[in-house]
Amino acid sequence: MSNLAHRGLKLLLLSASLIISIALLAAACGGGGDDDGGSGETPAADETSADDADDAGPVSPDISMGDNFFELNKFTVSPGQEVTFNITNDGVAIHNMRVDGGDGEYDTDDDTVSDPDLFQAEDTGTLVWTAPDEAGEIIFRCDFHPLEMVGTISVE
Ligand SMILES: [Cu+2]
Repeated sequence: MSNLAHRGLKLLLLSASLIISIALLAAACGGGGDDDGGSGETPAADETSADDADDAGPVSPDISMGDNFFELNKFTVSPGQEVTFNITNDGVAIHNMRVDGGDGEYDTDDDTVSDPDLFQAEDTGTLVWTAPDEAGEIIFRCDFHPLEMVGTISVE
């Protein structure tokens, strides 16, 4: 009888410790869950601000001009992004860079032209341009070699 009681007590203790273990585990998980919930909001906020920074952050790609080509003639930018092209004439001929404003035509009021608008050999300069808010493709060229020196800026 006492043996049975002892066994019963042992079982009770085992059950009790098991329940405590489960309770502790649940508490730990609950804590973790709370942490996830808290940090779940924080990364979301971080991502948003990171995306904003990507969208709004100015970029300044280098453009090397040769005879007669743009060393790099494909760029991808974000809508509304401020872009400063750092331009170098690594050729011998004169060059420049003209970005179409989006009407698909050159020599119109919406164009942006490099400063200076004529690069002698080894000249450096810039072209400061803001991408349109709508996605699309913007074309650019050298005014002195309009058929050979062309490029595309993808706004996406
Ligand atoms: Cu040119």
